Amino acid sequence: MASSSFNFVHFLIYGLCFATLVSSSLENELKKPETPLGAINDAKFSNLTQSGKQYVGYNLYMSFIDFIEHCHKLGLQPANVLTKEENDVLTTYLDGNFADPKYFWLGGADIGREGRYYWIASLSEFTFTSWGPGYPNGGRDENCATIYGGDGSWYDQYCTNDGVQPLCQTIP
Ligand SMILES: [Ca+2]
Repeated sequence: MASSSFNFVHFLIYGLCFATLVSSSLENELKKPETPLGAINDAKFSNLTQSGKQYVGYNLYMSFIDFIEHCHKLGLQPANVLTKEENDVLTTYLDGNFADPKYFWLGGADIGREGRYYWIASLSEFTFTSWGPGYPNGGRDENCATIYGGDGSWYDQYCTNDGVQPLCQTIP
């Protein structure tokens, strides 16, 4: 009797240890990789736009959803571009501070509303646009907007593409 309750206690202890190990390794697996702090500290901001905001891009590469969270976690917003003046400030900034191929996420998508792009930060539809000739052209496959920093033109892209750089803005 004593021996079987001893075994039961051992069984409980081993069981608890195993459960702890499994849950902590699951937790590690679910944790997102930390954004390198240096990349944030080294971030340069654009000039102020007339509406009083600044853009900030990062030399990081990620999917659209990770980009939205990246800005959100930093207390910033995913970038929106509401006027030609803003697109010009942004293009000058991206062209002058980043190396090719400088494709950046804009905080806009037509997910769930094919053909009707809206800004994540304001939930308002695109009014000003700077689409490259013939774009957007990806239909229901490409639903997230990017800007090419070389000339300020926009392209639709697969939202899951993890090779695009994040572009945030200060909250005006
Ligand atoms: Ca689309």
